[in-house]
Amino acid sequence: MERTFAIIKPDAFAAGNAGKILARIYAEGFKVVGLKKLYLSKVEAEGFYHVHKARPFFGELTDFMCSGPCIVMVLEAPDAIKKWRDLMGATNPAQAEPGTLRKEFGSSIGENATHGSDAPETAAFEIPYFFAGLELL
Ligand code: FUP
Repeated sequence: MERTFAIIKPDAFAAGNAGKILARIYAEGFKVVGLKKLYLSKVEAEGFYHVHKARPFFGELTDFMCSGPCIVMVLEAPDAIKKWRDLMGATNPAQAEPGTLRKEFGSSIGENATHGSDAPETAAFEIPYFFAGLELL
C-alpha cells in the first residue's frame, strides 16, 4: 500500500465538482484516509508550493490556491502516487487524456482542478504539511 496527497483545488470546489471528483476517487478504489476542507492563506500556499518559488507563475499559482476553499486529502491504494497522477491527467487540461479529472474539470494550466504528489519524497512533505498522524488513523 502507498499513500499520496491530493487536493480538490478552489476552482473545482467553487464549481460544485467536489462530489463528482470524490465519486471518481472511490470508484477507482482509493481509500480516503484523510479529508478536510481548508481555506489556505497566502503564506500557507507559498509554503506548500515552495519548490516553485523561482518560477514565473508562482504568484499567480499561490493567489489561485488561496482564492477560495479547497479539499485536502490523503489517498491510499497500491501504487497510489502514480494511480492518482494517472486519474488526474496532464497538468494542462488541454493536453490531458479524455476521462481524466483535469480534462473533465480543469479549465487552464493554472486552474486545473486537482493536485497530486509527484513522487514519494513529495508525498512525504505534503502529507504532514496538512495532516497530523492522529488524523490519518
Ligand atoms: P503538476 O505536478 O501536474 O501539478 O504540475 P507542476 O508541479 O509542474 O505545477 C504545479 C502547479 O503550478 C500546476 F498545477 C499549475 C501551476 N502551473 C502554472 O500555473 N503554469 C505552468 O506553466 C506550470 C504550472
